Amino acid sequence: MAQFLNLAEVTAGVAAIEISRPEALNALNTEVLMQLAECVKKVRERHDLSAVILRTGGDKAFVAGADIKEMLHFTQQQGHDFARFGQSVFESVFNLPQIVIAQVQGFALGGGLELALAADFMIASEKAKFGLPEVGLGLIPGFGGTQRLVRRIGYARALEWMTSAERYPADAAFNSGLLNRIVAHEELGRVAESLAATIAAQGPSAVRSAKQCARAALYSQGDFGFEIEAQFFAQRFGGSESKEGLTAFMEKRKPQFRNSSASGQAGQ
Ligand code: DAK
Repeated sequence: MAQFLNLAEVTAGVAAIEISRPEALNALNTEVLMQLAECVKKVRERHDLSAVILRTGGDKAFVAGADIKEMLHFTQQQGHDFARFGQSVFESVFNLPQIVIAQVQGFALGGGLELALAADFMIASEKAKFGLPEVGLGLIPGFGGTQRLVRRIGYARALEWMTSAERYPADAAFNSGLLNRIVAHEELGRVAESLAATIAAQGPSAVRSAKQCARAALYSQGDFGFEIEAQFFAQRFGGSESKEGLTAFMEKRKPQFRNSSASGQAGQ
């Protein structure tokens, strides 16, 4: 069986989920999704990780979508199974406790854009291109993209993307609020790793808490998110991580979250 997924160690607190099927522009077939599910399971258990880069093989495409050749022969039952399984895999990426950074070097189309949307941030090459071409195939996005794109760039723009099947260059995607950064193509990997390392140098448990609070802003109603924030803030004072951070400030030194006993809290 071909190996499409790899979990690479990058630096302390940072790993990379690598999808490599460049001959098909990293298109997502059932096998890739199954291996991605396994890889994500391993990452979830990695309490030492604060940030995860999601990157793919080849220069042309991040991911060119769900595998059209595979879908061509689906029966209704297979379509249903693929949809339910795919949705659960994307949810598992979206629900990772670490900060997930999608590193987009080229086409991020259809299911490929949906995968990048399941990450927390996107950093893109100036050569990247984005779009949801599904309606041109008589389909709609089915890996959560209709919901996540609306939340990311707003209703009107997202619906235009979904219904026009147009491809958008990186600067248009940036101006829509989809991307955190556009960088020179050859700088992409370095910038993604550097941002991930910066995040990993912060209090590991604080980083995870911040992600959960930000998610509450997107998915909870009324004042609930403020309550969540207060609870997570209070929790900060129950362990050694904030002690190390605050003491380091007073002692005019850099905090040592990963080499001190404080790093043991990362999974909390
Ligand atoms: N699937 C399978 N193979 C693909 C592919 C894809 N999505 N995209 C490209 N490839 C393959 C090509 O067939 C070609 O293979 P060979 O012919 O060499 O064997 C190889 O990758 C190189 O592609 P091209 O020769 O086409 O390369 P170009 O540079 O000329 O063009 C392109 C690059 C990205 C513009 C073009 O390949 C393209 O338009 N690709 C298709 C993009 C697309 O339409 N993507 C959306 C797929 S639909 C759902 C969940 C999810 C979805 C739907 C429902 N449920 C849970 C209900 C999602 C659907 C989709 O993503």
